[in-house]
Amino acid sequence: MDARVNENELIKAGSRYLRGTLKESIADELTGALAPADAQLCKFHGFYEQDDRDHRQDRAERYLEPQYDFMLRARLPGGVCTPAQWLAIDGISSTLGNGTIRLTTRQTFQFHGILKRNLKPLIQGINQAMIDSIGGCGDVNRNVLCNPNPVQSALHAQVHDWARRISEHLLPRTRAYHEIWLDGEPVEGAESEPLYGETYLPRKFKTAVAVPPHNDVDVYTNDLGFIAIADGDRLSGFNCLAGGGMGTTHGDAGTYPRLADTLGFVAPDQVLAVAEAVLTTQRDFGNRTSRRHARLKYTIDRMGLDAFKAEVQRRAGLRFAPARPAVFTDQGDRYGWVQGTDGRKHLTLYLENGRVADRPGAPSMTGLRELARVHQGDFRITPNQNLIVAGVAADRCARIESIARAHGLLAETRSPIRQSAIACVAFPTCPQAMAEAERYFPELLDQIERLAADHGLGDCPIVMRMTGCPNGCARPFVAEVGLVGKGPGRYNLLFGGDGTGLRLNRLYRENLNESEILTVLDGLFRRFAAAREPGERLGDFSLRVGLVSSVGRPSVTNSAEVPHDTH
Ligand code: SRM
Ligand code: SF4
Repeated sequence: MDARVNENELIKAGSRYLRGTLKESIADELTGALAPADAQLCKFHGFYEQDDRDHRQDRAERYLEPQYDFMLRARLPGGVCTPAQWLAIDGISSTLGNGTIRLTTRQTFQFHGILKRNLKPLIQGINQAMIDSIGGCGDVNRNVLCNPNPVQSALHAQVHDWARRISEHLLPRTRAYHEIWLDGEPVEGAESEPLYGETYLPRKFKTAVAVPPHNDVDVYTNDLGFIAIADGDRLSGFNCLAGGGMGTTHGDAGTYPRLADTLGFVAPDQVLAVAEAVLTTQRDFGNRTSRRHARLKYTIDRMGLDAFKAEVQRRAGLRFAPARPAVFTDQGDRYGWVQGTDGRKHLTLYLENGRVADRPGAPSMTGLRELARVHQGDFRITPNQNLIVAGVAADRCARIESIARAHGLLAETRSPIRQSAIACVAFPTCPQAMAEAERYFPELLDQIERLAADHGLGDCPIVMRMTGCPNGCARPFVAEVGLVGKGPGRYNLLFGGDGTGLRLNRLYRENLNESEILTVLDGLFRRFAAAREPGERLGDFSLRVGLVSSVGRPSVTNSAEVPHDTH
């Protein structure tokens, strides 16, 4: 192994396919934490070690160990689960988690506040419900996103099936998860990871499948993307994309958000070969020295797109056909009812920043429990932290809607700005948070909504996203207005997303506090209300009037054209 590789590479290499000393760490009752190497390995099993940041300082002053607990993220391709599974998730959260469920921007759920001794029963509990957490996190392919709204029923079913198959195909093969958590028999003889090898990938790897015209999965922000191309209700194939990613580091110009490049079109039966080829090219060419520069986006920029594409074609044993036309009209979720071509109805609910909890005026935990008791279709978590009650027969719609309304789960009472706003978790659980997000954004939105209403923009859809740091977990760099945490109470403000997730925004001002943010937005809304062209979006306006410098050539066009530079 190259002597310059980073610490995580050594941990993976010495882990015996992700076993490490996890069993011993879990059994150690002297600490609420894991051994440091296991705190890295556990991510591949779907969970993270955390500590309560609200109490970190106080405990340090009292010479106490940080208040360690764990966050577990499930693998749920395309975000689909049954009502019975939801009831199991709900019960597990109440008994072994912190009594809330967090829907994520990658169509799955997380439990927070799990004590070390509860990890094993919790993992066993979700597995009994036929859900696992393998590859929920770690340097492997993560949860595969897929447009969750089955309005184009037959097409959607085919596309969703491919998302599930990609997820299965790219799963790690180690038996460590079964051995450690499910008391599976230890492996006899040699074990191998045919796709990943013993050091897995240099970094996390994310895949999404989009069904135009809706870009709810923000497909261009993924390492690997597939855009479904349909002929009526029949799936013809996919435009393949590679090299998207959001994460940056403040002050490190060598890190940047990037939209994926288009590789070309393939038939459905070539999808798994392409997925595997992109993944293994990143495995073999990715940077294993610096984790900060290890994502596929940097690998492609280092290799050059042509060389990368040639390598993928060689490994997949195919040639990409020219990408087919695909037009996206929006990002984010469509709320309320839609009817599928098969006559079934689907209701998208509103969950503020994805937090399912019983709060005054919004008892979403109870509401979803009641829905799960009566619903006969399935639930679909969206890539924007919401949930769809899918496959409702016409004669059951009224009952479903009345439960949703009674528990504050309908979007109808919220402004368009709030409906499309998303915030990452940040404090108190996220170790990387520099500023608040989930706990603070709703409050800031109250004030932003007032400003918008004052300028007659109350009904104007504007995509606003907030994160507590520049890792970009709520994909703020493709929002029309992005707020990215810089320090306590301080945010960078970015403008210029196009409302369809096809253009990166740009930094407007750095390190603003609340009143500075509101002053800037007040001025922007005033100008926008006065000089807006018919149908113009705020993100387009902020570019047109030069608030942010030109983004140059759009990195992605709403057509089959091969995109260019993105940063
Ligand atoms: Fe994320 C790390 C939460 C989607 C980019 N992300 C984290 C950690 C695990 C913090 C950590 O390193 O220990 C956060 C846990 C907070 C907590 O307490 O729950 C965290 N990320 C989340 C979630 C829960 C945000 C949410 O509010 O929904 C999302 C879970 C997704 C899932 O179900 O798998 C989440 N993270 C994303 C996305 C959006 C996406 O994938 O569509 C991104 C940007 C896309 C990308 O990956 O480039 C994202 N998260 C990151 C990064 C930066 C990666 C990079 O390339 O620099 C980190 C830090 C890291 O990996 O070192 C990170
Ligand atoms: Fe944590 Fe930063 Fe991700 Fe927010 S964006 S959840 S603060 S890592």
